[in-house]
Amino acid sequence: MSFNRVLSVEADPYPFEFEPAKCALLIIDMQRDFLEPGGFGEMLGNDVSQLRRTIQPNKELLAAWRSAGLPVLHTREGHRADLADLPPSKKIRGKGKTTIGDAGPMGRILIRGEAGHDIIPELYPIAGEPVIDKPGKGAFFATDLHAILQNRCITHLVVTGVTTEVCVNTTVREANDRGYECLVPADCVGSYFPEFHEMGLKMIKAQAGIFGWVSDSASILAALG
Ligand code: TIU
Repeated sequence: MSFNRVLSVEADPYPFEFEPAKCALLIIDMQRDFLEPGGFGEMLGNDVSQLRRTIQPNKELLAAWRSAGLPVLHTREGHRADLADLPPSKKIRGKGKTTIGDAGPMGRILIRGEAGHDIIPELYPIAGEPVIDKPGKGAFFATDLHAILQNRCITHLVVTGVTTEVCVNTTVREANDRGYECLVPADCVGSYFPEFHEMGLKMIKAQAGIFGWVSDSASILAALG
């Protein structure tokens, strides 16, 4: 593949065009505690199958991205072991019995270094793929993501992961305000709530692409060739 050739992906509201070398795959928070049966997400009563359907399409997209030699980045939502970066509001919101930093089914909940905080084995990062540890929902807040992308001359992002209306949407909005063009493949993002997933995608592509584009992994794979 010529890295400077412009590729075109069938997408809503119109085709998404990008130069491969300037387009990163940004995989949001595919962490064990959000996706695995027995993790924190399921402990809260969520249906993890809604998120697990994204694993296979993400695997295929990640494999294609890697074999084309294109940039990949991963994020993880979580906090310092001493909780110094955890806003008190985030700690107490919901009045749950078990909250961030407490002992959970796979170690301390959303604490860096704990088993549940790590990325699922199916999509585990390899050498050369930056992992962005983020304390918030958006991947740009209090992280070095923007600097890393700028240093690599990246202008376009394919954003996948979980959850559609929370960390994916927040990240796409943050990226849009920083001048990035974002494409979201619908089958590679998921929510515990199908109606929020659907609306989260509609919000991105509404008003002629107010925040970006929506497509699917098959269309992106077809464009990569
Ligand atoms: N990664 C992410 O979306 N974090 C969340 O807390 N999502 C929920 O939907 N709760």
